[in-house]
Amino acid sequence: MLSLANQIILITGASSGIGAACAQIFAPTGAKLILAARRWKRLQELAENLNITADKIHLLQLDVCSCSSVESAISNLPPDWSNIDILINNAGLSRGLNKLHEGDVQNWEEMIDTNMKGLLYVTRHIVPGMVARGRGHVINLGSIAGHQTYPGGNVYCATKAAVKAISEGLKQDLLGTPVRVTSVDPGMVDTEFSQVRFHGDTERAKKVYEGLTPLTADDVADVIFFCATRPAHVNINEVIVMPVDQASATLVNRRI
Ligand code: NDP
Ligand code: 8X3
Repeated sequence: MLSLANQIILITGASSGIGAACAQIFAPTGAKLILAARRWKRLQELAENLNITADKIHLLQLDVCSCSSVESAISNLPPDWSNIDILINNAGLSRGLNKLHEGDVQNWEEMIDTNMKGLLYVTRHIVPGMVARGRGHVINLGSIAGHQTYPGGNVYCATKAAVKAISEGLKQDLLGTPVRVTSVDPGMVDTEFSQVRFHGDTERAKKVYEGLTPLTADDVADVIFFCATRPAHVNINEVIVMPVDQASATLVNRRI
């Protein structure tokens, strides 16, 4: 297993769900964690609960949708934090579950700007350093939604299909370098994801997971940890991870 001691890991969307669970699973390894998200207070609360020393954690208030903010945040990292070894492109969201012809354009833009363009901006600013240093690993959060489209999923599914293509393309473009690329593609995970999708409608969000046992954020972080700790010559290209109660994007087993 690859040692992560003193490796610099940047996690986007670390303020919640899968990103926060990644911070928790990587913290005891001795890695240096850069935790990025828009909600500063949430990042601070997470940092306080990680039980690691201040020299192992750096918080970054960052909106990945802003190319100039991404560029400035990455180029202004303190020198002993700038050589990022592992990038976990996790920041992402869904907005709405409407038919395409009844969809809200602002929702579409938010998903495209975050899940596609945000991931691209962060990747563009970090991977050149990985290539120059001859080491690195990019782990993207895709989704079962990138493999199978479901009713009302239209634009969210398109953004995750784009993540799949971007991961494949990046792997091809990095051939001949030691930099690794992985896409971790979960099915249903019980996080704030559905609350965000339904703009804070908690009751509707709860119904998504009613009568079934979804994945937890820790389950997904565990898979990400596995991918990150394989020997340096091993590249896990893609992992689809589903709850036992889910067979496809639309086929779930509800005990109700
Ligand atoms: P959460 O809503 O719990 O977490 C999403 C994270 O993304 C938050 O930390 C949020 O932080 C961050 N984020 C959103 N927009 C931005 C932005 N513009 N800039 C920076 N950070 C941002 O959801 P999950 O943990 O479930 O989602 C994590 C990833 O996993 C997403 O890419 C999602 O698409 C993917 N996924 C989720 C599944 C699920 O069922 N939950 C299944 C498959 C994939 P903040 O608001 O503070 O900026
Ligand atoms: C999240 C999984 O199926 O709810 O990417 O869209 S799904």
